[in-house]
Amino acid sequence: MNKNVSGDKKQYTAKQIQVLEGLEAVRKRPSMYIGSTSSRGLHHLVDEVVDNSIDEAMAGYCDKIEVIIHTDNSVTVIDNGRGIPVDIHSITNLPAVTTVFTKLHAGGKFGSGSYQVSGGLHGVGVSVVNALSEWLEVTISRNKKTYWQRFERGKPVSELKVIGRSTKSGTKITYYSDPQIFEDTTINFDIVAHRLKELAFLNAGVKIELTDEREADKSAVFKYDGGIVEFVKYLNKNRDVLFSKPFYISGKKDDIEVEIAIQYNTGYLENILSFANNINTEEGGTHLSGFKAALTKAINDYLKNDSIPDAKKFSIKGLEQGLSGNDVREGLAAVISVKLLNPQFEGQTKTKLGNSEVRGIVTSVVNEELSNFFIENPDTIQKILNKSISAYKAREAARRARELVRQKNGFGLGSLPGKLADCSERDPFHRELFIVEGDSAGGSAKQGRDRKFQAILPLRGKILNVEKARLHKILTNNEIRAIITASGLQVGDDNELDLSQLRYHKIIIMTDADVDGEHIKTLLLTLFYRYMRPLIEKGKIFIARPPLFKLSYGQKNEYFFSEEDMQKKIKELKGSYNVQRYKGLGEMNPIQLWDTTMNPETRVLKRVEMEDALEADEMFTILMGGKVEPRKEFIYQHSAEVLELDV
Ligand code: 0RA
Repeated sequence: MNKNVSGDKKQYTAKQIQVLEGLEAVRKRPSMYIGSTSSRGLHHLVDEVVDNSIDEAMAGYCDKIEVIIHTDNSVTVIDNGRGIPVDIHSITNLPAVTTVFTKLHAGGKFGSGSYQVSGGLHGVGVSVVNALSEWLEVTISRNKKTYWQRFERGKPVSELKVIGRSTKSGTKITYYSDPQIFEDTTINFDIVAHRLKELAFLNAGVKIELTDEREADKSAVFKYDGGIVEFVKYLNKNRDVLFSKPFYISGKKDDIEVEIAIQYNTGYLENILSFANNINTEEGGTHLSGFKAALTKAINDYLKNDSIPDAKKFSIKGLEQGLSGNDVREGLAAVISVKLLNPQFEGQTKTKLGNSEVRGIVTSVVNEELSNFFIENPDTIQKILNKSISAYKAREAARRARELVRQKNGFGLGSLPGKLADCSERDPFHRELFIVEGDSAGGSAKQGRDRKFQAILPLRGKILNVEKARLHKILTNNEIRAIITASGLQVGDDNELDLSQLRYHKIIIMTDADVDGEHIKTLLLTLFYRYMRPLIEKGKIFIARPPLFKLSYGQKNEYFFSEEDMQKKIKELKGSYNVQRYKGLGEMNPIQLWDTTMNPETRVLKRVEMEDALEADEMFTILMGGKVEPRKEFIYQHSAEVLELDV
């Protein structure tokens, strides 16, 4: 029954050849289409294929998506949507599906009226995936038939064939990323799972399954009937909340759909995730600013008109001018999701929503619904008000404290900490700051360093518990003040961090390779992540890697970072040798510390990525946060690693 849908033995026309040349451009310059050919670009391909099925779900035709990672790292995505159309496309004279896979940007030309994604790395079309795949096969169930076609490096190697009958509809795409293009074609389960989970939260009711055939019994199922309400609960899962049921707002105006879920926790941080057409708008944009403006206004309106009697209201100095955005967002977890027809993505990473019309629509939807919610839930708004007002007071106190310090000594926070051993180099781009655990290691580092460009700041004892304290308390903690003042940055006011004041463009954390060292590292990364995030985003934070062993033989000393590597060397040795295991930095003399850990020629530094900091932050929340259950759970699961950790 193998019948060619597009007719028998067709010659390629000039138009079709042009189409194929389009994909050659993708293969020549893949980064232009998917950002990079590293792991990130590799996983963009998965996203792109899944996004097409999600589009079908958003249009209301699909409620189940299966993703399978095969043993050879090929990936299958199956959906139960309408199936990609197979009729002959009038311009290319090819079946629609063949066109979708071989023509750049053909993806969005069909199915008008659905939410199409434009710009950025998303929505580049499955043709880009096809172009960058060693092979790709598509199977479509539609019109009571099953169709199949195969491509290699973007080119059809079969025509679209009818391979059977079907009573269902849907699309199945299997592809293998081209090793000629990608540095490594290994798919990471966690990266895929994270994105699928996010998509399941954002598209209530859609069931998304993930199976990893490389490992037995490795799979996950994501389905959230509560959508972003469940998303917000998930964000607050390790925290105590002010009210148990998140507040959900939705509205639609001028074809723009707005959905928001909010729930406060008793902590001091804000955690707002924003999405446009399922894309995480990490840089924010008009939907986010519209929401923030509306929230601040709604709470201030309530404070002025409905809340406390006048006498009490204005007994707090300065409050008659209203609460600031930062005050009303303390402890807020929220998810904002908008869906619109022609999203404009701007910003450095193309993750900032630019459509100006969205701001007003979000503001009006939120204003109206929040005011009603407040009237109907006086207890809840009272809790939010109390929290916002105490945030206001704390911020005021911090501001007064800062001013006082500034007036007193004329240097303010600018005077450098006494125990900082600074360097002489003037250009901040060539200066390094070592934050060193303990005074004794600090002493060795001071002696061992190159004092031209390396500064040393020893830290004494455990740093304050950042999770449990408000900003002003954190800023008055000696160890943290020392780090902040040494860095030259203004932390803790409402302005964006001004990196032009940064005094060192490498900040290196140097701790012992033991549990306490890990603990301090987690604390520092959390501090940077929460209060000096641009330092991590711009790659200014590093971890030093001191060796664990010293192997001495003959006249030589050699250092090792793992037992395994050292054992290998020992096997090669003929004569006698001696092993020293370093338990801490303090056991190294200044020269050894320089040779192994500080000398730019020989040292190993690990640059801290956002993922590392995020992980540290999560670990920190669990270990230090107020909630007991998640901590028990975590310690139980990681008992081997945290056995000695005194929290
Ligand atoms: C355009 C039109 C129609 C379906 C699709 C695209 C579609 C594309 C993908 C990609 C993966 N899964 C998909 N499912 C559907 C339907 C047109 C119609 O039936 O009227």
